[in-house]
Amino acid sequence: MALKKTHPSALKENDGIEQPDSISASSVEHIQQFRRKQPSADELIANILKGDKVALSRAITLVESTSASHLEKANEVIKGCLPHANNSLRVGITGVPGVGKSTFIEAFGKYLTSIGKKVAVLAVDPSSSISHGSILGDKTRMEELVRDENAYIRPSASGESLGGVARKTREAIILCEACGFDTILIETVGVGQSETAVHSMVDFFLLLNLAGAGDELQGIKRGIMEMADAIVINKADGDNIKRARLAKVDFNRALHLFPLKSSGWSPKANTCSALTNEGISDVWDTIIEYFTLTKENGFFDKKRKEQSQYWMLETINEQLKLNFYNHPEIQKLLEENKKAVQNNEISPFAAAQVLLEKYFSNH
Ligand SMILES: Nc1nc2c(ncn2[C@@H]2O[C@H](COP(=O)(O)OP(=O)(O)OP(=O)(O)O)[C@@H](O)[C@H]2O)c(=O)[nH]1
Ligand SMILES: [Mg+2]
Repeated sequence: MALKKTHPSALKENDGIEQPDSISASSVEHIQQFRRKQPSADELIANILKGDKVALSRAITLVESTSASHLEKANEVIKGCLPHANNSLRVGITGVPGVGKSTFIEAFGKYLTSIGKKVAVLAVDPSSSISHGSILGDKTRMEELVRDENAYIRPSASGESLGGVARKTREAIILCEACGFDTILIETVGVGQSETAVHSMVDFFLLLNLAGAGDELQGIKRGIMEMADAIVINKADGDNIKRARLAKVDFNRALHLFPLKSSGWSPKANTCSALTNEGISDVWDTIIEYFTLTKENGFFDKKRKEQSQYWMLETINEQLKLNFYNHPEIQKLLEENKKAVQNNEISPFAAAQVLLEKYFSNH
């Protein structure tokens, strides 16, 4: 008998074989219907609040989706989760490729769950939309943390623009917090704009570094150092310990040259090894010290409020841009004007004006 191809589900293997009487066809159908059915926003919210990681993943997928119907549902889920969010410490972790961010997060995350924390790991990775490389890398490097019941790891959203990816991560933070995660670690690669985006969504910003051969301070952009609340020199193990300690002194000296932060906090440099776990718990102690200070002096809550406002404005900017550039008429006119500008037939400013006027006349 030929197999009927009516069931695309990979779970349905025995098509063509008579079902035993003990299995009711209607209940099979019912179960299949249930599996196919997407949970409603209310179901998702209820399950997220119960700490269900499957519901959390589904909601993050919704948030990451670009379809308009998903956007509406995603907004509903976020709205339902928002009152239950905010109760966490958000830590950004950056550093150049290869510094050991993923290995550090594995070690740090395991330490945190060992002291009773619930840890969610998110990533803002502007390169992931092209390579997807770091996703695979992280899954293998965070092998143990992936299996930890009190940890949740979500690879970076692949996306059109950094702004889009950052917004999705920001919303994922809310969902993770509502799901009961009290420590959110956000990894980003230290090569460009993504640190600024991550800095604006975390409470504490950690820069991982390496001890170089005398050129410790080279290659790190001043702006990133200025954003850091702590610098940790990783790979302080084996032959590298001495150099790492020297680098720590250098970095501490460099940090003192920066103006005092409005948080009242003086950033510090330390060493650690993500391989041997040496210095890992000290990083957490530093974060707690920061938390205690800034909670007391009001900076912590002030910063969060400012960040929320910032994200509102960023989202508006992002949506306006998307709406403008995705407009079919504008797209056509844009191409025409690009050529006209190239051929010196119209000035860039006049061309921009033509496009904006066209756009606004449609609204
Ligand atoms: N000796 C030593 N090696 C380390 C340590 N931490 C990480 N490594 C090694 O450094 C390499 C890079 O580590 P990753 O954790 O992948 O670095 P990453 O910063 O996440 O890299 P990207 O995701 O590519 O940006 C791996 O081979 C790690 O085993 C450490 O503390 N000591
Ligand atoms: Mg990594």
